[in-house]
Amino acid sequence: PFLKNIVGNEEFQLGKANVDFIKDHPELFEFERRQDRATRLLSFIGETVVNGNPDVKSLLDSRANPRRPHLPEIDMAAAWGLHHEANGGPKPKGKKAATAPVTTDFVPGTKNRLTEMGPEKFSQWLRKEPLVHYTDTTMRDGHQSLLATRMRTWDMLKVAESFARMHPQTFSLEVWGGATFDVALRFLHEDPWERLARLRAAIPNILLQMLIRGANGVGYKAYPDNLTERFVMQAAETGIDVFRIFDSLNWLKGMESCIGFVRNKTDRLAEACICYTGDILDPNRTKYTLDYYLKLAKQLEDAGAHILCIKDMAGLLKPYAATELIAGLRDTVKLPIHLHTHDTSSLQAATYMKAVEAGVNVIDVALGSLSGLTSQPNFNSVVEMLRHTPRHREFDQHSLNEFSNYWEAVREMYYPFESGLKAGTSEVFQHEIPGGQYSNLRPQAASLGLLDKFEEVKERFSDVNAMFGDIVKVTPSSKVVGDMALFMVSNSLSPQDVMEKGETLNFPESVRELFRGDIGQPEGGWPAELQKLILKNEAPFTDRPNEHLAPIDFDKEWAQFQEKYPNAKFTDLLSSLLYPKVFDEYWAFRQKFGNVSKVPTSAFFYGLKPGEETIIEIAPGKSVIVRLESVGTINEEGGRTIFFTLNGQTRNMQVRDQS
Ligand code: 3PY
Ligand code: ZN
Repeated sequence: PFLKNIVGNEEFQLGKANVDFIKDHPELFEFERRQDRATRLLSFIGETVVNGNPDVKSLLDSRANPRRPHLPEIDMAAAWGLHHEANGGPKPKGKKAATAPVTTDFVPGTKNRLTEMGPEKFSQWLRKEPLVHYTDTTMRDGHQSLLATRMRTWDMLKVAESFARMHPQTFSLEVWGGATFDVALRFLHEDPWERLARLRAAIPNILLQMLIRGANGVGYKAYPDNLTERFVMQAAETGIDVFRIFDSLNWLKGMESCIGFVRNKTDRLAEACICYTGDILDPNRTKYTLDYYLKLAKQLEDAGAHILCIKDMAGLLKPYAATELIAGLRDTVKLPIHLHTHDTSSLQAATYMKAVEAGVNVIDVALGSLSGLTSQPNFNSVVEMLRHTPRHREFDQHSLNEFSNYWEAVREMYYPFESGLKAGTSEVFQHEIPGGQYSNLRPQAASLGLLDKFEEVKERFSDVNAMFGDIVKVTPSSKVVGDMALFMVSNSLSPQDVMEKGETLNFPESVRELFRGDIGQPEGGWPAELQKLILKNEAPFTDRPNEHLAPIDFDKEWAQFQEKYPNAKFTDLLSSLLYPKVFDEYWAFRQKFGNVSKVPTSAFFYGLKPGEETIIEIAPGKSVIVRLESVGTINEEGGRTIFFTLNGQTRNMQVRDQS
C-alpha cells in the first residue's frame, strides 16, 4: 500500500511533496487492507441481521409492542352545553355551560330527528340547513382506504359510545358496507352483522350509514333482486339509517331497484350517488361533462332518492369544478347534496371550501389520524378551516383531537396493512385509481411479484381505462381495470399488443364478465372491437344481469342452511348467500376458535410474549385474564407446549410449529 499510495502519487513523483503533503493527503496514509474493510462491514451487517440496528430497533419494537391507546374523556356537561347553545340557549362560559340542564342522557342527534320526521321531511329539513354537516368515515372508508379494511370491531367499540356522547351534532357515521363486510368475515373472522348491532347499541343518537354497490350489494357481482331486498331490510333492522347507493358504471338501472327497496321496505334514507370521474373543467374531456352529471342527478331524484351524493371515489373533483358542480346540482334537483371525496392529491380541503361556499349540505371527513392521503380529508382541520365563517358548525375541538389521538395509537397495531403512500400525489389525476383500491392494488401487485413494476401498473391502469372507453372506475369496475392492468404488466403487453394479439389472449375472467355485461352497462356502451376480442363468440347481454338470476327461495334456503349450520342466525344465511365460500370458512374457524372479535387487537395480530397478559371480555361483564408463561421447545412430532395461565390457573396446550 505504501508504494501504491504515496510513491504512486503524481505530486510525490514530481518532487512536490513538502511538509504539508501529509496534511493535505490523509487518505494516502490509510494502509488498511481492502479485505479487512470488507470483513468489518460484513460483521456490521451480520450484527444488524441478528440483533437489529439500535437506532431503529426501538422503532421496530414499538410497532410490535404498540402504545396503549388512551380513551377520550366523556364530558356530558360540555356536550349538552354545546347543544343548548346551538339551539339558541345561553352561551356557555369557558368550556362548560353551567346553566344548561345536564343529564347522563345522550344529546339527541340526527337519528332522533329521522325517527321523528321520517325520511321525506328529514330530506327537506337537511336541504335547508344553513350550517355544514359532517359524516365521519373513520370506521369504514377511512380504514378501508388506509389500512386495507382491517379495522376490528374491538377498536371501534372502545370509542363508539363516547363519540356519540361527545359529538352528537355529527350528521352520520359511516360504519358499514363497501369492503368491510367481506373483510370482516374473510380476514378478521368476525360477524359483520354483530359489528353493526353492537355499534347501533353504542350509538343511539347519530345516523349510521353504509355503502352499498346497488345491484352488486356488498359483493363484486350481480345478485338476485330479492336477496338485495332482504339484505337492505335486514341492514335497516340491525341499524343502518342511510343507504349510500351507487353503481360502478353510473348505470341508473343498477341503482333503481335498490333505491326502491330502501324507500318502500324501510323507513330509512336512500342516498343515491353520481360517481365523479374525469374533469368537468377540461374542455377535452367530453364524455363526463357537467350536463352528464346533472342529467344523472335528476334521474336519481326521479327514482326516489332522499339525498344526492357526489361520490368522488378517487379524489378527482378539483375546487373550481366543485363550485360548478354543486351550484348546478342545487339548481337542478331539490335534494340535499352530500359530498364524498378522497384526499389522494392532498387538495381536497380546498374542494370542500368551494363546495361549502356553493351550498353543499354534508361533507365526508375522517378523524385526523385516519384522514388524508387515500382517505377522506381531516375532520378536525376542516372544522377549523370553517371556524368564524357563516356555515361553521361547532365541535369540541379538544375532544375531536382526543379521538384522533386514540386512533393514532390504534393505527400503530395495523402497520402491516399501511399502503406505503407517504405524500399526496397529483398522479391520481392521470391514473384515477380510487382511494379504497389503492391500498389493495399494491399488495395485489406484490403477490404477483410485480411490486417493482408498480409505476408501470399505475400507467397501465390509465391505458386500460382508455381501452375500455373511459369508464367510471369504482368497485367492482375498478377492480376489473386493475386486473387487466396487472395482466398486461405481467405479460408485457402494450395496448397495441392487446388489440393485435387479442384473439389468442386468454383474458382474465373478470374482464370477460365485465364485457359480457355482468355488472352493467357503461355510458356510451363497450368499445365493440375490444369486446369481440374478449368475448370471442359469446353474446353479451344489454339488460340488467340480475334479471337472468333466479330469485332465492328463502324458506327452502333457510331450512337447508339450519341443517348445515346448526344454531346459525338468519343474518348468517344472508352472509352465506353473498359469500358462500368465505362464510363456510368463517363458520369452520368460529367452531374451532370461538368469537375472536373479543380478543384485543394486539393479541389478535401478534399473540403474547412470555410474561405478557391480556384481558378478554368473553361475555358482558365476564372477563378472563390470559397470561402467556412460556413456550416449550419443539418436540418430536413438531409441536410445542404452550404454558398459559387463565385467571391464575395453569393451562397447557399443544400447538404445531408450522415453521
Ligand atoms: C367500495 O365499494 O368499497 C368503495 O369504497 C368504493 O369507493
Ligand atoms: Zn370512498
